[in-house]
Amino acid sequence: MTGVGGGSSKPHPPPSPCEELPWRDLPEDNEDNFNFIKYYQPRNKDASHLRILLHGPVGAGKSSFINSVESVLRDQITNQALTDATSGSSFTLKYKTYKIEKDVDTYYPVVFNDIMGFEENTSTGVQVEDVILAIRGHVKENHKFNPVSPLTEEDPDYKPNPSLDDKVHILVCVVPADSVPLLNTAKVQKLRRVRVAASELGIPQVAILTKVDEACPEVKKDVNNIYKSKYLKQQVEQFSVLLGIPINCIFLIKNYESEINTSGDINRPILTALKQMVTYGEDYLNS
Ligand SMILES: Nc1nc2c(ncn2[C@@H]2O[C@H](COP(=O)(O)OP(=O)(O)O)[C@@H](O)[C@H]2O)c(=O)[nH]1
Ligand SMILES: [Mg+2]
Repeated sequence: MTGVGGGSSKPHPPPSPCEELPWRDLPEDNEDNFNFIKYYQPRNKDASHLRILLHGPVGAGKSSFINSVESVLRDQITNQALTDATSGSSFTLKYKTYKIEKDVDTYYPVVFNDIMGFEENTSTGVQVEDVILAIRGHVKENHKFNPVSPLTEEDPDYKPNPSLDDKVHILVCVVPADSVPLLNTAKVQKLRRVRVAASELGIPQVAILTKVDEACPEVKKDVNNIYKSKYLKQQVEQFSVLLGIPINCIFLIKNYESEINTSGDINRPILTALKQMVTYGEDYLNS
């Protein structure tokens, strides 16, 4: 029974793709998170830096994330880690450490590596064994991964006695938000193998879901909708179930890609994720 006026003929408004309130609060201003990174120093005296390893498929936005962090910290758009706009054709398989300049000749004590970790086709992706060797610090700088055969102890690029600095202190899985529904069993299994190996070594892990602007039109319009989007929240939940990564360790990211200036709105989710990576990595360094 409807009341007087018969509400049944009234058209329903289309469901909003966004919630009224965000499901995760980001800080109003970026200063605290920025200062956290600015003044961060590993407490463990055996470590001169904290090493973050990004792994994920080609084109996921790993290089873009490194560039985005550098852009945030230097307050100018930078492109140190070359991105690959024509993904799939000319990706790099070299193991390279990216440092971010703080002042002239001084660097942030947070460094990045990226590794293309789980292509379906083993002839293009780095093997799970290589990712694990990288995590354990056995891979020398500039080693070119061979997609068909992992690094062995006999190889000159194998570091037999890695230092704490060589090891990875936090592992970050990078996947485009709109590719979460497309992750097939083979890819999930590879990701899980890396995850289990890292867990066995006690390495903390987080995930970032990138390209949120491409995945959700409301976020493309306004990046402040990032944690209001229902679709993106679903992707986070689904990814959490697939990989077994808790929701509070999964972050949504819009990388700098076409912008020519930095903006506080784009910086906010990047700094929030970065702070968490450093916090977890620092815990590991002190464990
Ligand atoms: N729209 C959008 N494009 C992105 C984002 N992150 C990366 N890209 C683009 O995706 C492409 C592949 O990114 P890249 O960082 O090279 O991926 P990688 O292979 O994981 O290092 C590049 O053209 C980037 O500009 C994002 O958050 N939003
Ligand atoms: Mg790259």
